[in-house]
Amino acid sequence: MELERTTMLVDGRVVDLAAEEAEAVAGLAGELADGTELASPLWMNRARTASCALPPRVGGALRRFRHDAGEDGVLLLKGLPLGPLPPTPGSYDSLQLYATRPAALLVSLALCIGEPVGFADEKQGSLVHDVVPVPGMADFPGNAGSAPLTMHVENAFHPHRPDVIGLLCLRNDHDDAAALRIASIRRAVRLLSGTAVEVLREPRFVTEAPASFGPGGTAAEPHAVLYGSVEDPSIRVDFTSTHAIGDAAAGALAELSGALAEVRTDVVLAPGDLAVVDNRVALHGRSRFTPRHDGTDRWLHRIFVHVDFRASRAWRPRGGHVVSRQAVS
Ligand SMILES: O=C(O)CCC(=O)C(=O)O
Ligand SMILES: [Fe+2]
Repeated sequence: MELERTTMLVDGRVVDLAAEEAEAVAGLAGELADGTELASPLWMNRARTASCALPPRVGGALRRFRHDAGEDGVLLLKGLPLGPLPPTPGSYDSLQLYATRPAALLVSLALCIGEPVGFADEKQGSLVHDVVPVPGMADFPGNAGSAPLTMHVENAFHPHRPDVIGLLCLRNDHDDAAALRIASIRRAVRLLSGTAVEVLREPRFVTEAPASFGPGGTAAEPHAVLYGSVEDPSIRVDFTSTHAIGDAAAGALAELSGALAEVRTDVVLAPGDLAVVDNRVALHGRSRFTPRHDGTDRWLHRIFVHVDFRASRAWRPRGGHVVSRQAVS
């Protein structure tokens, strides 16, 4: 039943690893999991080489996703090998700096699509983030919470927001209640009126940095919510942080929200599932769940990817993988 829903969601874009494929991936991740800093250029080069040796069905699905993310903007890889896991971390700003098996696996998969990036103001610029419920933060409007997380494009405020994000499930919540929510503009745009589309294509919206970036930062410039191709637009909106300027813009944003809600699907991730989401095509969010804070709570690893790494060069000091809040070099 669950698989049926999932298969519908991703428009056939599910790759469920066979035992021998999982074994090959485990071998590759095991070799990379040597505790080196993920951001080390030497380690990253090893991971780039290793990513070329992924089983063809896995590497091929990622490569095809890079070309076209499909109607839903999502690819689901299932049955990825994780190995033994430590307890789920419980602190705010929890992150992965070193090459553990799951972190190494996630980086090598991401490298089939582009280059991983971190943001200087978020989780210390790290490349792999932990998404975990934090005690006392249930209602926090970010991934440390366990209340429903509003639909958003990741880091919508930033000119060099990720092109693609990866969410690798290490553990789901005890009740399997937490669902990743996905809604694509490719599906929603067909439900919008011509007037709404016209308004959404104009710079009548401002987006603040999300709560995870802390206070301060650059002033938000008005921007369009839909941009690029008219027949296949990209989207830039966060229903917590994006505000409309004026009544017409507010009306169009409300219409968009309704259309996205109509096409939204929920995916309950199981351990070893990786959701790859095109951050230009699809919004994501999360349903409510109840954490126990006992070391076995829901735990995702998150990664951000730039498809055109060169495009953000001026924002990345010394050509590294950390994107600043403004152009610096
Ligand atoms: O918890 C989830 O499933 C998604 C969280 C999220 O939006 C994120 O970490 O960017
Ligand atoms: Fe997110």
